[in-house]
Amino acid sequence: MRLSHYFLPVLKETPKEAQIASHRLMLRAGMIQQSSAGIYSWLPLGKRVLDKIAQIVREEQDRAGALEIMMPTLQPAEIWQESGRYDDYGAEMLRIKDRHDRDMLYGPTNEEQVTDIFRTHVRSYKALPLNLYHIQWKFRDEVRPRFGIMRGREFLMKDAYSFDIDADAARVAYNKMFVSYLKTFARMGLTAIPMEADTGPIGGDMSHEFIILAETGESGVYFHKDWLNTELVADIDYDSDLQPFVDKFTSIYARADEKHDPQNCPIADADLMSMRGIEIGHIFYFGTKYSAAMGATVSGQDGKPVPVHMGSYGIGVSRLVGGIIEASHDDKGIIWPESVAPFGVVIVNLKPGEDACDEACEVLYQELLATGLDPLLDDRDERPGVKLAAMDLIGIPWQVIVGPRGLENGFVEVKYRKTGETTEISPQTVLTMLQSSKGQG
Ligand code: 5CA
Repeated sequence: MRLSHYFLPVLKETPKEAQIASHRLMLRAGMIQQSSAGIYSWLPLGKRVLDKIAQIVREEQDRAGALEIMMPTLQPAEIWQESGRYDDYGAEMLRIKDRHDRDMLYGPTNEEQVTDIFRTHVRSYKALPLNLYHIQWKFRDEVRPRFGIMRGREFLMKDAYSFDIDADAARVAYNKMFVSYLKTFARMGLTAIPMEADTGPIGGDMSHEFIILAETGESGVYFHKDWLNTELVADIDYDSDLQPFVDKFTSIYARADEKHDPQNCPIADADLMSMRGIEIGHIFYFGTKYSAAMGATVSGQDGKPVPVHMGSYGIGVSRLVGGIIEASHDDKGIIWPESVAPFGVVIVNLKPGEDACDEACEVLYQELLATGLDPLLDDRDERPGVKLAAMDLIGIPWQVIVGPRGLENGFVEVKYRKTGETTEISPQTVLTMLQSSKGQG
């Protein structure tokens, strides 16, 4: 991508409405623009990151055996009346009437919709287990939308729904999602701690929130200090028994504040950490709550109808954009982990219009394009200081800085955004250097 043909409306001033780093940086880096309270447009740079995050989520859901579908944003009120949640959900639900005066709503979540799909098509236990997910916009008319996309009213969620014949089988489905969440977040450079949590309006008796640590987080969290050096990634065989793996993680104390009782905390004060965190995912097992209310039954092995056991599994896809920034930025701007960076590398032409610079940049650009490193070429006619500051702000992992003086001496400068470390190398060796350090960040 050539920056001269791109739309990157970076802001010089720090927007005063933004209270936390991620909100400030997303506005300054031209990633989002507020449309109304808690509702945002995603501009090209933001959209790229959102898509990268969604893609990692998708790959890990697929790997864990979930099947992607797409349910609508607007749902009929009837199915929510069947489950009993239409009235319970209260003012958070955006209710709409269509031209025929039918009651509709903008979905805050999709348990009812997916249960309706299931009961229409599935009749036998033989079709189980089944896990269906989608990545779709949700609307919750939050009392206090804040922190930009972090607590929005419209937000992008991955929500998966599992269907099983009994509680034991549902536990297997729950474990798959539990483990896949650890992997998903680790791929984004995040350490997410699963914590026992309340189930709120989703209901159920088993639930974990996945929380990343950040001073600006809305949740208070308590956990054993061992969490700080627990390695989360592993190769997972989803067909194997995942219970030992889940037990290993759930055996280390971690609770969201509503579940932490200081009087009865099983670990010593010296081992207890109390911090703030951001909830980026939440998984629930709620048994037959929706299937019984909505008649989602299958015939079991003995031919008798049984309501299916269900769980639901959410990831805040748009919230993750902010969460990753909270976890990875400095006073100059964002520092994207490579896996979600909007571009892999930016080539900064310090003197556009000068033949040697233009030519060297063009050769590098074509070379990096061809190898799939997803380069951005800053070919704008701007002062070097302005360009370099903007590139630090938008946080692309690598910068290749091309200027006339360097070229005269046969080199360009390669800067690693995370450490600020720079190396002077010949333009011909840039590709090899970037390829050999891929995965470093
Ligand atoms: N149906 C279940 C699981 S699919 C559900 O809705 N769970 S949830 O309410 O916990 O939401 C799932 C995730 O969406 C949360 O963990 C959080 O990361 C994200 N989320 C929830 N509310 C918002 C919001 N207002 N703005 C941005 N992200 C949100």
